[in-house]
Amino acid sequence: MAGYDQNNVFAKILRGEIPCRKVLETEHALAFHDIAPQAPVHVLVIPKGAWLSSADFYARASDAEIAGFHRAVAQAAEQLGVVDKGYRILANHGVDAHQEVPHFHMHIFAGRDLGRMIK
Ligand code: IU
Repeated sequence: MAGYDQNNVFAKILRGEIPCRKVLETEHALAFHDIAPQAPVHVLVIPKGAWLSSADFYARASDAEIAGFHRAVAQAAEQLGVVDKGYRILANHGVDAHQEVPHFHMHIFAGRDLGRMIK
C-alpha cells in the first residue's frame, strides 16, 4: 500500500474539517458513528496518529497508543450500552478486505444478532 494520505476522510474528521457524530474522544482515539451503518449500532474507532492500516498501526505505534486505542474501543462499547447483549469489532486491512478509508479504524457492530460474519 502507498504512504499515508493526509487528505483521507478520517484525517479530515480528526482535524475538524468534516463533521462526525462523535461517541467519545480520548487522548489517543476518536469514536464516531459510521455514515452508512450496517447494523443498528455501527461505530468506528480511529487512532489519532497517522496510521494507514492495522499492519502499520500494530507494527509502529507506541505501546501507549495501542493500549489507549483499545481502551477507547472498550469505552465506546460501554458508552453505547452494547456490552451485555454483545458486539463485534472488526478491522479491514488492504484490498482483499476492502479497506476503503486509508486511516486505520476498528468497526463496532451491535444492536442485532450479527450472525457468524458481517461485511
Ligand atoms: P472500511 O473498513 O475501510 O471498508 O470501512 C470504511 C467505513 O467508513 C465504511 O463503513 C463507511 O461507511 C465509513 N465512512 C464514514 O463513516 N464516513 C465517511 O465519510 C466515509 C466512510 I468516505
